[in-house]
Amino acid sequence: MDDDTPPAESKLTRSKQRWATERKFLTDAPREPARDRLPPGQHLVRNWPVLDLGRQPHISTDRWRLNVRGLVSRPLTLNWAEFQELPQTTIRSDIHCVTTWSRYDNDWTGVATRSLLDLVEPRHEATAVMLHGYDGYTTNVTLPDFASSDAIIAHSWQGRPLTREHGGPARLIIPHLYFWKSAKWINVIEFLGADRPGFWEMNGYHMRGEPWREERYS
Ligand SMILES: Nc1nc2c(c(=O)[nH]1)N[C@H]1C(S)=C(S)[C@@H](COP(=O)(O)O)O[C@H]1N2
Ligand SMILES: [Mo]
Repeated sequence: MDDDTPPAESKLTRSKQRWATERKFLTDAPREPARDRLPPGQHLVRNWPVLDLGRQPHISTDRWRLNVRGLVSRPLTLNWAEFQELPQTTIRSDIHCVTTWSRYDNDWTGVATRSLLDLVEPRHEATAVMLHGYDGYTTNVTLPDFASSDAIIAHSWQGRPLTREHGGPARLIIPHLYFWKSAKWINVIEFLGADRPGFWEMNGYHMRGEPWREERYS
């Protein structure tokens, strides 16, 4: 439209002008979170449910070890003090559990998986990672998913030490995958030449588990 005639006065434009003066449709309700923050099929919770196989191992920080092995140039075992000496970072992320609950704004403090990768130097053949918990749980991720910039081996949540029920002393957090990939009571990180199923992946759950694609089941 490149002429200068003003838009025709119509019933609709008059209504819309009135709505503006009345501020129609505005509410005092708090702003909704962005619609696309919640993946399909999920609902928001404010508590933090506990889910595991029913065995919650007691691992003191004295006994805790993180063993990193498999297809890496420099395998290593860290004790608690050595783990604390690695660069520490805090990352805020959302939890999406395959049982349909999601929890926003969790502040995780610990060691970024990328810092660990710098130390151990995965070999060229490494394409996948198996995570082993002290409870015998296993779960698999691809190396790119493990190396995601917001993935962290966390020892604290909201500034306080992780409780045992949530995987303390330390657990993995991979925010962009369903929460079953975030191994609690992390003990062994094993680099593999091919992706292999862990516990839930052998029991009908998806090899990758990406919430936005609803990769729930295999
Ligand atoms: N070691 C270990 N890690 C685990 C599990 C487990 O049974 N053992 N359960 C997984 C599942 S199915 C979920 S949903 C989350 C639950 O973590 P939360 O109890 O802190 O909410 O941990 C995951 N990590
Ligand atoms: Mo889960």
